[in-house]
Amino acid sequence: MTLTTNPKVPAAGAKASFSGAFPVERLAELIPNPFAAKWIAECIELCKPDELYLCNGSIEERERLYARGCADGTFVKLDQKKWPGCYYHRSNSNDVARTEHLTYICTPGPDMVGPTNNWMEAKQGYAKLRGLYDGCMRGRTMFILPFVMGPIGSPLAKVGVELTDSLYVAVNMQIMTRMGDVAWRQLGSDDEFTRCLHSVGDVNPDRRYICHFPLDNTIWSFGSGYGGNALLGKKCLALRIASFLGQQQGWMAEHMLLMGATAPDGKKTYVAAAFPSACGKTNFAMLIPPKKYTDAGWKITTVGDDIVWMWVDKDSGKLRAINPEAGYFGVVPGTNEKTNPNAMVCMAKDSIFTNVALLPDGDIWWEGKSKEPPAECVNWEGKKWTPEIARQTGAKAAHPNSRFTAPMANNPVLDEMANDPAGVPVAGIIFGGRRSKNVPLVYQAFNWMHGVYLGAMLGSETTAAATGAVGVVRRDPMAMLPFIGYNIRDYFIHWMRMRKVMKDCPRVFHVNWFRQNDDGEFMWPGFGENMRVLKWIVDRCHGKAYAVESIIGWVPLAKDLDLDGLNMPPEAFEKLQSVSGDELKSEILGQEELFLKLAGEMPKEMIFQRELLISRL
Ligand code: SAT
Ligand code: MN
Repeated sequence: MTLTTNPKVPAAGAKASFSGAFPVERLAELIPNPFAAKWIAECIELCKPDELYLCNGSIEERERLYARGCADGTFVKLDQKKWPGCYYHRSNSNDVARTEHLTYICTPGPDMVGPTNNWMEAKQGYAKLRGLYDGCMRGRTMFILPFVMGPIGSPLAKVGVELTDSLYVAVNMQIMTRMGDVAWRQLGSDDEFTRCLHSVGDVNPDRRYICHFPLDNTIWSFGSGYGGNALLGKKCLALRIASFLGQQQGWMAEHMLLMGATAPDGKKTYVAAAFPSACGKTNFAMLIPPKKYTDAGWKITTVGDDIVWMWVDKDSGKLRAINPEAGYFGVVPGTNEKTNPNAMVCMAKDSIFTNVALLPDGDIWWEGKSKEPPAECVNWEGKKWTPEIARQTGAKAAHPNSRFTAPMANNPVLDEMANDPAGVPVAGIIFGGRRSKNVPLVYQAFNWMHGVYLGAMLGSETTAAATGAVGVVRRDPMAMLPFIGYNIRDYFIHWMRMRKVMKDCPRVFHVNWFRQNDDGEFMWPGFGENMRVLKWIVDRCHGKAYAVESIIGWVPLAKDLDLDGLNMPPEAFEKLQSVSGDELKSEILGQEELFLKLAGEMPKEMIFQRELLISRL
């Protein structure tokens, strides 16, 4: 199937694009788009940087910036024999994760943002942040980062320009996006780009605001240098702004991984999957099948590990998807040769490590990297750390949310279509959470609408990685709760309406790798063995595997899922799959919490789905 690539992208010109510092007088000459030049000039006047630095995303430029960053303390060059092209960064200790309570959607009225977002009146938002930005870049450099989210030439690819006073953000954005000339070429003389203004300010949580102005295609972020708060192409543009645009324009921006499963007969099936954090999304996206599957010819390839943009192809009426990102910003602790060997290869070169522990010889370490901790290191807070200190104080070597930033080109199982502007066809959508009770290993929704209900009710248990009580089920619809850039009611309706424009829609599934027995032991081995579940899902997408109808959906029996070589008797599997009346009642009561939270905003179709479930019960 062919899809016209974006006609707005002319071929590269002969002139190499500029990279480096330049005087403000050259702004109009160096910024090829007049709207961008005008907006940048306004931001310069507001932020008053000492220096301007235009980025083109080249390798030479990255090296120059790393050298600058090593000189000013932003980066430490790691042992280049062990970690070629890799650098280390330690953040401010109060700035280690996304700050949802300081994240706002700014619109004229509160109804547009609904009950799940923080709202700020747009004019007030601009006024408040203008006060903070005023002169905030004195003595600093403003980096100008033109970038594209999505494969170049894709009908959904979007241009953004980020202005930031953080060198760390500049190099991270080089890895995470397609940066430079390509953005100016795609933009042409249009006004259609996301205006992303960012300053770390004084990294003070009392003056930290992550503000989105969806009606103006604008993001203003102040006071944080952390990934999701500062790499504005990621959660801010590719999810919050994009979900808003998608709702207006009839496409979807989702917090999902995207993977290909190639069967022994060579047929490839793509599935997208949404999991709340701490459910092993990156591991699943890079899954290594058990030996018997690889021997038989199965292969798993990654298109993306965090975000997908999906649209309905006009010719086929089917859903297609791209990964808008060009890199991975993954959690480091717990990653090792066993849990995710492909991620280890991804981060082995040309990567940035943030908030792991630094060894005296330029090596790094994190909890879960190896059984044997180093005798001594400097931890993510810049303090001396030894196993003994850890025993006495509980101090971690690496922050639980420490991260690697790696180019996706490093991925040994990168899907061959990952850079294809036409995207990949989506045959299945998987929702999953971490649930110790009540929820079986896998089941399939009866239809799209039921699938939307399963996604809307998605819940996951809190882990020790987050603050607050452990083991509490948090509802996180479609794993999008902090990322829906508008009213969740309209978001659910948008999901339901997508059905009307698809001739053939993806099958929808729910998985749970984390169910426990009465002794608190995991009932499913997880990791590579999840391939067995994925095979059933792939076969179901093609109408091949068997399932029986149950109250909750279509479920496989022990004979329908490959348990061969697992040491799991059929009775154990049936137990893993069974949901008693009491368990289901407790689950339905748990869902009630979300209905109450969204009281008045739950579309009636969701209420009907709930009623249907209760009546089946
Ligand atoms: O919010 S980040 O994008 O920094 C990390 C994540 O939650 O995926
Ligand atoms: Mn994410």
